[in-house]
Amino acid sequence: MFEKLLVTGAAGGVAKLLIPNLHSVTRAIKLSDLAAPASVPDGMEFEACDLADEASVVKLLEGCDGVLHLGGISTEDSFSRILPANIVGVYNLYEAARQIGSPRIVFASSNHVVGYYRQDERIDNTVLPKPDSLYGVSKVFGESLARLYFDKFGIETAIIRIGSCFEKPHDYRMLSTWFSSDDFISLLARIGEVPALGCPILYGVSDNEAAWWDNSQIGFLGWQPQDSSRQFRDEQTKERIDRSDSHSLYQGGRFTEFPIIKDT
Ligand code: NAI
Ligand code: 15L
Repeated sequence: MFEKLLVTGAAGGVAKLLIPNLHSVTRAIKLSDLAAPASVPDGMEFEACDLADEASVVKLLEGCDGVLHLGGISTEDSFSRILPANIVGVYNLYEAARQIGSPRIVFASSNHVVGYYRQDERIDNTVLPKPDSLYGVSKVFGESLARLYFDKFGIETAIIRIGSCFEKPHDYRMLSTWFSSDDFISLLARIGEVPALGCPILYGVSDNEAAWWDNSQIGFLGWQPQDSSRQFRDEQTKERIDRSDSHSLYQGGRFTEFPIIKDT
């Protein structure tokens, strides 16, 4: 169990799903985002912070032995918006971690790191990245930085390539990529408990029938997802579209179709 877990991106969608159950993985919780979420639960503290501001990030991490790093741009965007949040922000996080004494980090990476693998391929955590967007490239940067700070300074990170963490799958593709919040919580519990974490890459996905991702390399964590998208299959099957559509061809789905977005 963590003693004090910092949650960045605490006003976002994933945090909203996880926060109500975080007490099962940590004794104390500090939430952070650019601005406070609609409500801060009793017993939790909130500290506003822009991840692009290095001094503020150092202050933010003080006293925390774990960081659930959800903050940043969470979809395709212009490079000028991705840069401060996902590149500078992750650098600031790891520099702060080095300075304050090596908290254990959970890095919210994304399936869009490997979005150009086809849906008929089954991949594990040893494949080369094939990002499908500038957003995916920024997550490749975060994964590499996590590895650097582990090899150089021993800072441990669980790199989770999250599939689709929502209350339920929104479309047919998400029957393969859905990651329930309960499975996310049980994974966080194992990450907090395991004596030696290292810096593993794993796929954040529930026990879905049509799975593309092989987590067999992280058996040492002793984590088994319990949920499955099976219960939502009928709801989404009617929305299935032709397999030649990128949505059904590549693991990253429609992210492969995004143009390079320019600031206007
Ligand atoms: P979200 O967009 O709802 O929340 C992200 C939060 O980060 C926002 O509240 C935003 O204000 C904050 N943020 C943005 N720039 C910031 C900055 N410079 N400083 C501080 N905070 C900043 O995203 P969501 O869906 O909650 O995702 C959380 C994390 O998980 C993201 O890093 C995303 O890339 C990753 N992820 C999410 C997936 C999902 O299925 N929701 C799938 C794969 C990865
Ligand atoms: C992501 O990385 C995004 O943050 C999220 O909004 C979803 O689009 C998800 O991937 C997905 O691939 O479904």
